[in-house]
Amino acid sequence: MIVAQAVGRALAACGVGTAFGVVGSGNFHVTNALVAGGVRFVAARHEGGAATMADAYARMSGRVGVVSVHQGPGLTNALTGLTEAAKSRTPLIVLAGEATEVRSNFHIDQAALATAVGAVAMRVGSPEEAVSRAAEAYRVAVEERRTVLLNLPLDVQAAPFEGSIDVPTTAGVSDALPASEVGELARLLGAAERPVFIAGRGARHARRELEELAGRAGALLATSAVAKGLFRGSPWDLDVSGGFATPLAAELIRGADLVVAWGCALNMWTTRHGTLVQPGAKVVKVDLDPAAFTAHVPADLGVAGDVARVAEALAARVAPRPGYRSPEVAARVRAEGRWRDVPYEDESGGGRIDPRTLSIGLDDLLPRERIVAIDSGNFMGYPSMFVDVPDEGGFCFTQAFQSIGLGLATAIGAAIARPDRLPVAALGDGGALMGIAELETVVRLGLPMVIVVYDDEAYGAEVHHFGPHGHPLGTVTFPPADLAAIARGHGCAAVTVGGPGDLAGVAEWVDGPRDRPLLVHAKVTAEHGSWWLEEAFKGH
Ligand SMILES: Cc1ncc(C[n+]2csc(CCOP(=O)(O)OP(=O)(O)O)c2C)c(N)n1
Ligand SMILES: [Mg+2]
Repeated sequence: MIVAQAVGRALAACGVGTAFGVVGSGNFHVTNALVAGGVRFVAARHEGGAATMADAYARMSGRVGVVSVHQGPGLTNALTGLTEAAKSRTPLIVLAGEATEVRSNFHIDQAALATAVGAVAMRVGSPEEAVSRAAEAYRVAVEERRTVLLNLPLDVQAAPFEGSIDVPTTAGVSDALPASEVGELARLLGAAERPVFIAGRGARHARRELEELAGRAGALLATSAVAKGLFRGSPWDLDVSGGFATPLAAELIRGADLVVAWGCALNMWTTRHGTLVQPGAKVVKVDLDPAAFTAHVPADLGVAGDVARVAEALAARVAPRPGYRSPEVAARVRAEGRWRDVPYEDESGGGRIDPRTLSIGLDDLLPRERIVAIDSGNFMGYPSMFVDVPDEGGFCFTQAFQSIGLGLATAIGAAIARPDRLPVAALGDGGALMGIAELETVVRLGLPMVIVVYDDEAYGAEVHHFGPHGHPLGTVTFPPADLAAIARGHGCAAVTVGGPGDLAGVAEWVDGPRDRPLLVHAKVTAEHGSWWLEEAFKGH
């Protein structure tokens, strides 16, 4: 066995389930060793796609994501996806060949690149370190929720490995909870008239505990965008807080006298630049990372710990009270709780469909057991707001770096994590064409995916940002592209939607046999920008 094989075998033994990548000479042996160790390998067509697939897979499966790349350009191609993963604290391991000889064409300072984008850099520096470094990379990814680059120098990879593949089992973290802060939060919950819980990424595993506690405290339930769906089915679910919030959710969150953020930093997106939190409201944050307490909307009280454990400890200490849960609020949530309940004027016409009408139509047509992935752009609120998801495992939002072009790969990683659900990729025309390299991957893997392109023939976000000020828009507008033909060329089924009547083509595909992915090329109306985008521009 050589060192490259030992590293692959060790990671397989640690518990890696699926790896993604683009294989070149520098990661050939390590990747094959993963496969020999029982790991599924998914070949992407671009390392950017591979990184985002692994990120989305990790988010939706709860397991570590692994990306395998060639030295040099393999890693630089992956960087945007890795940055997104690092910013999102996704447990991810990047296996990269490394050309340490400075005159090599492939040589770059890979460790510096990784640290520049917020990842942790490690290296297998000698054959003796092969297993221990692999196990350490796994541990840091899981326990510290980091994106870890494991550099594999070519000469070390090729050296013989004499040791055994014994990986240490990682012990769970079980620190004590901070008693006085937990007591103070119990007191605040016992006194609040209108408490609201906002759950974020760090709470996605804690629905049961949070619902139990919220029931006792009389709290309404909301999430940040990345945790969308967490409380689906609860009569007290306000859905997403922030730019995507319904008018009712925004009103009720603004009315809170206590906001408890669970694994959620309360950033400008979740709070509409802080305006959803009333000046008099008390703010509490429960988070594994105390750095979150002072970030964005600062907390009056910070409780360091795992969300589920803190919520569980509190449930025993809070006496049941009605809080915010009145019959009036229940009735309003029932009647106005979803975006599709909010009246609007359908602007479809002239061969184009209103993106709201399109999204509602898809919501009606697509099976409920779905997993929705969203790219970035002006369009992104429409699928986020009008297409419902069954739970927090039904929504994958890789937008911490605000890159366009990650949506399709996100949907692929999510689809692999949840083969029981219909994967839905919602993309703008710009993001779709940027990430199009992975369309072949969707077809090759036989994923029964629905890819919806909200096509306004423009970088709509820029059009609506600069157009109103009279700037020239030639750099951000494009002639029509026949995306349906491109999709058919890859082996997808495709329908072009220029009005509500064309959704019949989607219904036909849904009826079966769904043996090919479907691309819905929706020519959307684009007279004005989305209002959440106007909100977002304040942050630029
Ligand atoms: C990688 C990257 N390049 C550029 C941008 C700037 N940008 C933000 S939104 C956007 C337009 C996206 O166009 P499209 O996917 O068609 O969505 P639309 O805004 O038209 O709905 C651009 C270029 C970005 N966020 N990420
Ligand atoms: Mg566009």
